[in-house]
Amino acid sequence: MGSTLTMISAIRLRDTTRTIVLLIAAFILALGAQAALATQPDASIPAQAALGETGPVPAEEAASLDAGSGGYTPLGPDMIKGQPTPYEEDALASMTFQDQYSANGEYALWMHDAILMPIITVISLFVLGLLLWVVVRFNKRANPTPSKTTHNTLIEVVWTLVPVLILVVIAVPSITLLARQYETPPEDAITIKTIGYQWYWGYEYPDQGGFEVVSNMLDEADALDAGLPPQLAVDNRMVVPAGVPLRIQTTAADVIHAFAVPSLWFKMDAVPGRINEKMLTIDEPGIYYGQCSELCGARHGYMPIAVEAVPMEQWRAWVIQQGGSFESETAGEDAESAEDAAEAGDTAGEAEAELAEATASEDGSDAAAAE
Ligand SMILES: [Cu+2]
Repeated sequence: MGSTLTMISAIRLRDTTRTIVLLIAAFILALGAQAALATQPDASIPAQAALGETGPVPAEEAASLDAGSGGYTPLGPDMIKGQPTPYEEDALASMTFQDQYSANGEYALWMHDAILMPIITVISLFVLGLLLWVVVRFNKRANPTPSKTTHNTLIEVVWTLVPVLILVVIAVPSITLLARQYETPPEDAITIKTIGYQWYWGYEYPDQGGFEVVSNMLDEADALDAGLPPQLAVDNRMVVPAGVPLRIQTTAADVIHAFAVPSLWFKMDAVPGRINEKMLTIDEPGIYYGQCSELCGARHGYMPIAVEAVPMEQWRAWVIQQGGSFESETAGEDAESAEDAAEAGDTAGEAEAELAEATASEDGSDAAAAE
């Protein structure tokens, strides 16, 4: 009896040891996978590189700059980069993400394509395989006397631990992406305040004199005439510079709207009486379409968003054309230089005062000596 107990506890001990070894091995594997993830291509690098790639575009646009006429020409339909694909055109593309034109978008798409989809596929196939195996191998005919096994420590530990480790592996890029999306814009980011109205958008440029561009959907005939996609094309686009950080603020005048542009990986609620803010850097010049993504009333489906990213000089020309100015920027610089001057003045004044004091004390000592 005693020897049987010893045997059982010996078996348990062996199982426990094996389990612990397995746990450690699995953990090391998971850590290895995380290290590999951590060194995945930094999405901000392609963004930087993409900036350099805009070479051929500015050349063309430089010509229009030389041609005068304000130096800004709206981008044509050939520059549409972010828009949904019709099912008839490309069934696969119509079901997946749009191409991404921001660092966050590239990272998110990479996470979806390289991490989530493979893991989901493997798990689904594995579970399907197990189900089929059980159905075929352990049905009543194939397996008339079923096993009476109720517990298996090892397998229970494994099927608890493996999913945990899978989730840990997914958590690393997931939390990274989350953190990136909440990054605060730098101080010199260009602010654009997008305002949702029933049922159109307004784009305000507070740092360039505070002018507002009102953006309404083009009707189908006008859009098709211009070679633009109906239900997405607008009369006035939100024009922004490409390649520099933008501080996008959203708010609304009446009900809740949402400013969403899928190809820029950007979606933020526009809430009345409240300002939401998020950074956006668009990799390259182009037209990127989006839509209001919060049910906001009868014409919710007819308030598209058209973002037009252009090189910086073009954007500055556009701002001037819209009646905006860059005075606040220069005013800031003037104020700074004035402060500098004042500081310099203070130092000079202090020096003079010191000198006067010194002379005074010298005079005093002279006087004392004379006495
Ligand atoms: Cu809306």
